[in-house]
Amino acid sequence: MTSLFIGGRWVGASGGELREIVNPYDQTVIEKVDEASPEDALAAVAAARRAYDDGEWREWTAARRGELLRTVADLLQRNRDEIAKLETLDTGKTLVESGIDVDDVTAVFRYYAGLATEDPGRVVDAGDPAVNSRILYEPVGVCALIAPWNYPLLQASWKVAPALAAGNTIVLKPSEVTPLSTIAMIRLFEEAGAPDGVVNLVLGAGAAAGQPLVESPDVDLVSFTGGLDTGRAIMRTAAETVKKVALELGGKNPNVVFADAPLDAAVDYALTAVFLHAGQVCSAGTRLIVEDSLHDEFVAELVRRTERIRLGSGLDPRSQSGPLVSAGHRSKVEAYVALGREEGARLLTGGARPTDPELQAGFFYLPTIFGDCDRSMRIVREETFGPIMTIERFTTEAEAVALGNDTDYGLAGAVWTSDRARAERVARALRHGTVWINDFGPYLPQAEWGGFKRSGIGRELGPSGLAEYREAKHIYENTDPRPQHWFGGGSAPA
Ligand code: TXE
Repeated sequence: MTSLFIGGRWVGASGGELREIVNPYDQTVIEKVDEASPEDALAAVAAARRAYDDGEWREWTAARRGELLRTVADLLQRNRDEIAKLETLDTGKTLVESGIDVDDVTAVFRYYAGLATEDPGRVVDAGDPAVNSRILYEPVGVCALIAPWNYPLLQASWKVAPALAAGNTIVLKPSEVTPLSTIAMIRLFEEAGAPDGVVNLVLGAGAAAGQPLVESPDVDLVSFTGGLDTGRAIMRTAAETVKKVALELGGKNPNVVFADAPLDAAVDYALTAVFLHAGQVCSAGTRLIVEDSLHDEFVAELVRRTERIRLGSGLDPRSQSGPLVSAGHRSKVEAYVALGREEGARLLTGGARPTDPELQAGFFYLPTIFGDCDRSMRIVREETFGPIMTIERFTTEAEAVALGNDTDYGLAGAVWTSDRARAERVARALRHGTVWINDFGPYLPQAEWGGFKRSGIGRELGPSGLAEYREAKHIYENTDPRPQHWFGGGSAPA
């Protein structure tokens, strides 16, 4: 099966290289896919450029682009079970989560299908009856969309849907670790009748398949979701050609619990906040910040419930959480746990691989909680991206806010309290792109998602998620041109 999609055709890698895609549950090889070279990546850019500059796509109305997205949404639902299974095999997450992901992706496509035709521009009053001034929204051009492995299809959809709704052409590069659901989605674009070259897919490592997209002068915009270091490198490279850059770079997200919080729900959500998908979530609530007077009771209950979390195959309906995505990523998580111990945090549970014989072939790691943490510790400051919760305490509201804001990141956070005025005060004071009150985790296609500070640049979802992919053009028409005589004086020669 050839797996690069360039200019409307499925092609193999020009160098003939293949990559094995491994199931993190048992290390079996699920599939071999083509590994693009820099030349393949540039061929995809050239196809996208041609389709943007000369193809029929430019003639498509916004309504027709919306129809394309709607058709893909319908096809995603038709293939829901198959795509969800691929996502589970590839990432290790449970089938229930993968199914929710496909539903969320569908909703994002439908949302941008609708938004495509809204807000077509505006008339500006220039204050001069001879002037027609108006703003048109045009596509940016060729967009490189680089996605991560934790939510492969979901993160891709947050880029693909608005980019196409706005009329761009795209080169999509999923993570080399988890390309399978993305390949399936691209097949649906083919089936739905996307014109050749509008949607292109390259697979492979960041350096060979991603970097050329960022360097190419033919790419107008890069949208990237991934790690902070890669994001920095992409921004630096993009500066050479002054591309537009949108970055989502993860977070270190505080979950602030006051003593008057609804206890049962707060404990429950604190667990899902950090242990869902083994903590491999950019908005994971890894920093529990709990009021001193509630601390002991809350933590005891957390530990009790954490020890009952059932790890297993994502395909087994009894499993509540799967493995980490790769051996390399588990090593990173293990290194953070070792660091936490060195830094003096108190290990309350976990801190090891599970001993269950059934789990030995997978990249499993026990849900882990560290108590007695403080913000000087690297496990409190850095994104561990694993099933690691750190616990800090506070006594005053001001202290809770200060702790919640004492991070280089600013993606998401939560406040738990039954005092609504306080909830509102704290939600406004937290410098994070999303703040949940008495909840943790939900997002809506209609609501902006993105980070303050080093969590990134720009917003996905909502109207701003579409605006990222549009240029505003001002057209100024003088309906009654007369000489200004600024230079030269006099009237034009007869
Ligand atoms: O991500 P990378 P990695 C965080 C998390 C994780 C860390 C590293 O903390 O432990 O990042 O993960 C492509 N030019 N997040 O190394 O490298 C790469 O091929 C162009 C947070 O797996 O950022 C992949 O498609 N592209 C996060 C994508 O970038 C390049 C989700 C992301 O990979 C490239 C994932 C280059 N030079 C990890 N180098 C979130 N924000 O949710 C790599 N890539």
